[in-house]
Amino acid sequence: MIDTGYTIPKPLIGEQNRRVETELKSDYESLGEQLARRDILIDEIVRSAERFEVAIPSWGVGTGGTRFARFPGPGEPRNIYEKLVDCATIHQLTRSAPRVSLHIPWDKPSDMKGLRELASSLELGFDAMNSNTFQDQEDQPLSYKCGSLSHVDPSVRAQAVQHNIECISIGKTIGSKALTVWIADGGNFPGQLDFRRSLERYLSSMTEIYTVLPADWKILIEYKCFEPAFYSTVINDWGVAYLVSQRLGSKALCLVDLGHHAPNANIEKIVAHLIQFEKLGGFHFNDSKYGDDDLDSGSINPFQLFLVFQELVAASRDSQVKNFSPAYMIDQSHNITDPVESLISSVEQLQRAYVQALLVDQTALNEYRESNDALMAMRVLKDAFQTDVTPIVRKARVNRGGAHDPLAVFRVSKYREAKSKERPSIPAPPARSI
Ligand code: PSV
Ligand code: MN
Repeated sequence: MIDTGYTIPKPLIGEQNRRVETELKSDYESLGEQLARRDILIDEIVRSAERFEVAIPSWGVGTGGTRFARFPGPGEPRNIYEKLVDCATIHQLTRSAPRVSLHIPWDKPSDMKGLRELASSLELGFDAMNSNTFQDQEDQPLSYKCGSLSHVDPSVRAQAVQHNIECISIGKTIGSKALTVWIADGGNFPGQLDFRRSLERYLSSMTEIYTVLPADWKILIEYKCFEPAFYSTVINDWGVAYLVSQRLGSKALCLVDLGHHAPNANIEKIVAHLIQFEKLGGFHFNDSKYGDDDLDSGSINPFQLFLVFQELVAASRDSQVKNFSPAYMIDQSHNITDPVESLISSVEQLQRAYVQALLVDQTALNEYRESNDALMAMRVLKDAFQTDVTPIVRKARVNRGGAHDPLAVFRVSKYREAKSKERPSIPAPPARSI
């Protein structure tokens, strides 16, 4: 069995929780009274919050970087096995992150059996597989410099198709049920690409992948408005992703990465329409301010996150909504924080937005909508958003055996210090000129 190294002792969590038990009880009771006045049963909200789950991206537990530099932190995971141990730590403290989303070939395991055994000993499962045709790998015969699934050269397309098929076959052995496809294909110059033909080539490549997709799998089409292509991107927005998913069939759905829109785009409306047309497959949660797509969830615009969850909760309560079971994943790059800490905090932000959305009085909201009372409709949303749901999120976590304050316990545990001894740091690459 692969050695996990240091793991946080379970009694430490109980011990830390006991120190704040009285505080939590009193905060919880006081919030319970407030909510009861709004006809909301706090215990029911806690039960829903306990069921909230989000997948951790394997790539998120290592320090990210920008195109200018990467500043690796101490004790970073050096391989997929160590990444799993970090993911398990996030789950142990939050009890809401039981699955890991793998990126191939970054996480291609040399020991598949070992990976499966390690995952099950850590109580982890696997979420969507992510293919990677946006970089060239060592010993790869053909380059993706000018595209992959939409490349003008059929042999490059065939190589990219094969890679996606390999991701499916790895996924099958570890119990994954979805493949997320994001491609960097696009152009930097007007005139460079024939928009219609590029998309047709992409569609025929995706059809080949779709044909071998197992019956109980989904293929998630992730769009992004720009980057690395700066003039045009083949799968640039939800409209194109929607058309592709329509053409492929019912197992093809759209994936909304919150950071993949132009600033100020109304993402919650996109979410609503994808739900409406039964094509919302999942999320990559993160936050962004300008053109970035990698900031911590809820760090910049928690109201937007709440509004997205409000659409999700409203849909889950609407009997007319069909084929609705989006996969929740985080996709962030942690450049200056401890990645485990950022992910712990992001799981909490997501859970918080979800719980706030559960507090929305849907009946009142509908009535105000029907009477065109715009201000009161917004007030219904604000009443929910402005409720401090901390006691609910904490109670749900403690009920599931997690930490009252996961970040505090992570620091007290000195996990990172232990890992920095176990995992001697990978030397930073030399600085390069830009
Ligand atoms: C692209 O920006 C993306 O959002 C895709 O999901 C990739 O798989 C991931 O980031 C890589 O970090
Ligand atoms: Mn993404």
